[in-house]
Amino acid sequence: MLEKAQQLKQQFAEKVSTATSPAELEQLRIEFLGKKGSVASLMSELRNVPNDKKKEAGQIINEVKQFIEKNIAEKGVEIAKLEEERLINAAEDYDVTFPISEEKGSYHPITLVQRELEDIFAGMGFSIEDYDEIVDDYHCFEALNIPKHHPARDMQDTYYLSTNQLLKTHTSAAQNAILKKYTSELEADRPIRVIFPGRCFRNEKIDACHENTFFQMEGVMVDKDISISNLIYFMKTMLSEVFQQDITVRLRPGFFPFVEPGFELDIQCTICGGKGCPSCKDSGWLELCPCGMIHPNVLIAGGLDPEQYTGFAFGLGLTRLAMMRYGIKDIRVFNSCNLKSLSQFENATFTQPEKEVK
Ligand code: FA5
Repeated sequence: MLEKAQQLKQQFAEKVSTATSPAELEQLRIEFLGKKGSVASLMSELRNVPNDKKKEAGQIINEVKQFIEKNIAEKGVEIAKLEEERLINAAEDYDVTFPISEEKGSYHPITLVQRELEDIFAGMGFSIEDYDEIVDDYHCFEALNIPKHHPARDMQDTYYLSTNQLLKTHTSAAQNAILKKYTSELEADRPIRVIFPGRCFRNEKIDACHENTFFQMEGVMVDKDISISNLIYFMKTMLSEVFQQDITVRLRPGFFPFVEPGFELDIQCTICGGKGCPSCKDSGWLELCPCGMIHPNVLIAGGLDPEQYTGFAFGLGLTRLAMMRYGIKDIRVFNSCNLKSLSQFENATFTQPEKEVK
């Protein structure tokens, strides 16, 4: 047994010294330590060893096994280090005479639409705010009149962190902080007018118009005597400026616990012209911008007196707006990193679809 063990050790040492890649190392591990490997077969020979020698033979095999395990681990580290050095050297090994590409980068279509909207709203006196992507339950739900166990939470399942925080499901998660931050505007007899774009995350079944990571742009306006008419005026202005021509929209009742009354503002699908296609789930319409009058409980949570102030809020689906603006048929293009698709929109203008759309 001792002799066989020594031979095995010798055999392994020779092979491992010539291994140069993780794949070769894995092959060696299977050959020597696998279920049907050399160590296992040596182990099976233990039953032929006399009882009084079994313990000693077992120890010898274990030592060989440990030797092989240790050497495989050390060789793995060595190979990884060599590979790292090779990559560094390859990176330094460039040709200074190589012609430089004249190709320019481009902005992501979401960035383009976001900037366009920021300009439009800035022109109407709105400030622009940025907000965290990781938030707590209070800001994402409770401050928005969505207590624990409220069914409205089912629509917004998200990714929870071990810190009790979560990835925000909607830009409304910033409403509470924005209302508190801008209280001084009301004290100075000026309205609160703020937009806050941001990335949102949901545990979503992905299709041509649903992503798990998408962008929204929230807006709030609060003052004395703000009404639904103000809300409709701002929505209309925004859409006509983005599309630079008439587009068909519809306003219908919608339920969100943080607004009362609440509405869904849908846009007729610009991909199919309202006929129905995968981009609009065959309905001809795309939910674009839910909105409504801010619920008194939300104003109270933001430190405002609902007897004195009223306001509207909207949560524009920025990613979907970019789809409609640029005629992008599938929402998955945005996160695809496919530069060929993403880099073609910088100078694009909006065109109504042809009559026949496949
Ligand atoms: C909300 O997120 C509300 N916070 C909006 C709101 C704000 C209502 C203020 C009232 C007042 P909703 O879940 O419907 O609502 O999402 C708003 C918009 O985000 C949708 O109309 C859609 O355009 C976009 N959206 C929602 N989920 C996705 C998704 N999975 N992929 C792409 N866009 C999405």
